Amino acid sequence: MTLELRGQRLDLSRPRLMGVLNLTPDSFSDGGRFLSPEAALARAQALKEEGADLLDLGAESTRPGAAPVPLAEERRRLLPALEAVLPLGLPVSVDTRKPELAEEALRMGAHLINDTSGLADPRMAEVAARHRAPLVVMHTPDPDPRRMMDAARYLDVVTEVRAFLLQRARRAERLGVGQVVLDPGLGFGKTARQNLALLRGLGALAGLGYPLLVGASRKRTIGELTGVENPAARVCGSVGAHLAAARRGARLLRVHDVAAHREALAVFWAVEGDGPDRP
Ligand code: HH2
Repeated sequence: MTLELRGQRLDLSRPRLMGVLNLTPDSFSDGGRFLSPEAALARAQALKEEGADLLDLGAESTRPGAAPVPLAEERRRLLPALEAVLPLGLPVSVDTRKPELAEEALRMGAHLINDTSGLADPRMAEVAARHRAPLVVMHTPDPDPRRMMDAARYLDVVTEVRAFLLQRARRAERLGVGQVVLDPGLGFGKTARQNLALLRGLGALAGLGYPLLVGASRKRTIGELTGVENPAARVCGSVGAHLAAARRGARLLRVHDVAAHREALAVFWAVEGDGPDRP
């Protein structure tokens, strides 16, 4: 399986690392650290050196309870940083729920749109289609982070998330998107128990045939399982979750701690992988 990133190709025959770059003052684990374009570039360079295969730039926190950021503010945070990091040559994903901003980012040369609203606005698919960019369709039971935890009610979370993703992926394709990436949206309107059920059941999502992205990095469920309260210190727990995801077919892992994941994946893949590059 290959991800076609507007001229760049990413081979997904093995798991790849998407390095998180948050341009927000209030992200739950690293808010306020990379606000200036200079700080963003330095962080992007570090993520590249650690072995990131692509970057994910986000300028609006989606942690449970977060208030929406107006378009002008999100644009002010995102676009200068995007301009600064594009020359590094790594594919850049833009994490936004606003089609207007996705349009501008793609015009500047971004490679992928990461829409955590679950394609709440079909214009997002039209924008991705127009620019021949792949689109991440992520599950959330409510696109508003202030309400999403109230919607954490499922009879069978794996079946419901699978049906949602398939329906939204088909909608994106009908609107012209060439390649859709699916994501179960860990933590988006899901309790720890539901997140774990989804991780266990990832095979059912991988079986849909779309590339599968998983983001468990530093999330609350990792803290609950490990007892590590400081999100930035949840590295080992995050690695554990992502190896379990990779084993079930996830091929893009959205992570803050790239170096740790790179090392863990090297060993994991030497044992579990079946490609020609196996040692
Ligand atoms: N999780 C977060 C943000 N964007 N995108 C995808 N596709 N999948 C995810 O699981 C996902 C995501 C939340 O993490 P983070 O960016 O660290 O925090 P915040 O939303 O507070 O900025």
